Amino acid sequence: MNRKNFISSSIIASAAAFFGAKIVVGENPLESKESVNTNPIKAIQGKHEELIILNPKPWNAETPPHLLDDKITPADRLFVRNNGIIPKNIDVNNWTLTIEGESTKTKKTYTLKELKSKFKHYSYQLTLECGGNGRKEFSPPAKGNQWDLGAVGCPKWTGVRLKDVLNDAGMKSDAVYIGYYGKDTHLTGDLEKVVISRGVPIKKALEDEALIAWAINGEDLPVMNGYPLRLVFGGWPASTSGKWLSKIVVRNKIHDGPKMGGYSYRIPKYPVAPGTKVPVEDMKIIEEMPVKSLITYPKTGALIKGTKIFEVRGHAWAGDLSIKDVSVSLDFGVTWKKCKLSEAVNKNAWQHFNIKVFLPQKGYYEIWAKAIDSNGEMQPMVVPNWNPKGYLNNACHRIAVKRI
Ligand SMILES: Nc1nc2c(c(=O)[nH]1)N[C@H]1C(S)=C(S)[C@@H](COP(=O)(O)O)O[C@H]1N2
Ligand SMILES: [Mo]
Repeated sequence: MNRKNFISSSIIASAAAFFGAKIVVGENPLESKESVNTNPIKAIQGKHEELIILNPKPWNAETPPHLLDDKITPADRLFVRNNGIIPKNIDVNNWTLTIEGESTKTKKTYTLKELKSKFKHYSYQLTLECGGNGRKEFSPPAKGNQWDLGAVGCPKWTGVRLKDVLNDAGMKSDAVYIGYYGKDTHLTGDLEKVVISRGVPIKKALEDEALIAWAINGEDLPVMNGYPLRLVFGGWPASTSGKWLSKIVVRNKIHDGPKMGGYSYRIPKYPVAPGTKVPVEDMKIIEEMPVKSLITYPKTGALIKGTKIFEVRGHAWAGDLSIKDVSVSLDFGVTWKKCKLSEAVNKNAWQHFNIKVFLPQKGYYEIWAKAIDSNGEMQPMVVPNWNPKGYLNNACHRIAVKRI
């Protein structure tokens, strides 16, 4: 039996957890309820049955942290965040991608087949995190899906480089932004109404890792995650990674599609007190996601028995930067221990940390993890920067365990 199996089978009891996943400063997690899927629809086709469904229309589901333990997130465990209705009757043989917009030289349309045959294929592990991941903890609360911790994943994506396609189509020198359009439909049923059309500055669009992808971990994208074609911009709010991709526009100004303006995926330009009504002209677009980490083992609520040494592990990521340090604390942040940390397999991929820890005596412990990015920025211990829509909560992840 290898060490990993030994640890999971004999030290961490698979017995029922003693409480749920949620820990709030000042709250006794022993009294909080287990976070379970209370939705009557038990599972989404093609997705792990333990994904927590936050909304069936549109489909929104997150992954409990312990299901994100793999270094490469399996497709069935990747969260789902839809703003509209997934396209019906997807005809993959006739799927096309059109490049247009005022900063393209000529409008050009590629079939999926052409994209696959004409351009070189690349695979990258890219971290996809919803800008609203962690929204649940904001107070006063923000409207929208109450994401806890699991609107994040890092599978291996395969496709072609966006820059290869844009260069083939031909861009004008005044190009500053790209925007996407997908084939999903608006919740109102109005087929003319665009669900969401966001984008990124041309600099991000032209990076090697900016992909037009058709596969996750070597297989077709799941329908829920954009089959048959999507954009992937690792490290940026996942709302920029357009699904069911049918059109890319190259713009000579900041893209102005639905959900680029107003309060969507935007935060105040200056710090505001919780609950402030911020004038819309004082909002700015979110670009990179901040430094963050997630403990994926053990599962919160684990009962530790017998030998006192066990492994704590998880992942850490930081927008376009890398992680230089992850530490854990077993005593509410009084002392910290440095973890072993892997290098990223490529830019915009999460890194893995692990450490052997030991609980000195019987009782209740919290395990906190804290990452520091390559610029020296650290995760805050408490929910930072309240904002009207509840974006960018990168507070430390805290789990609780008991030594019995
Ligand atoms: N066409 C389209 N693309 C989309 C969305 C959408 O509703 N429609 N949602 C965006 C948002 S807000 C997020 S967080 C990611 C989620 O990607 P996933 O469902 O594959 O996890 O897709 C983005 N791309
Ligand atoms: Mo999102």
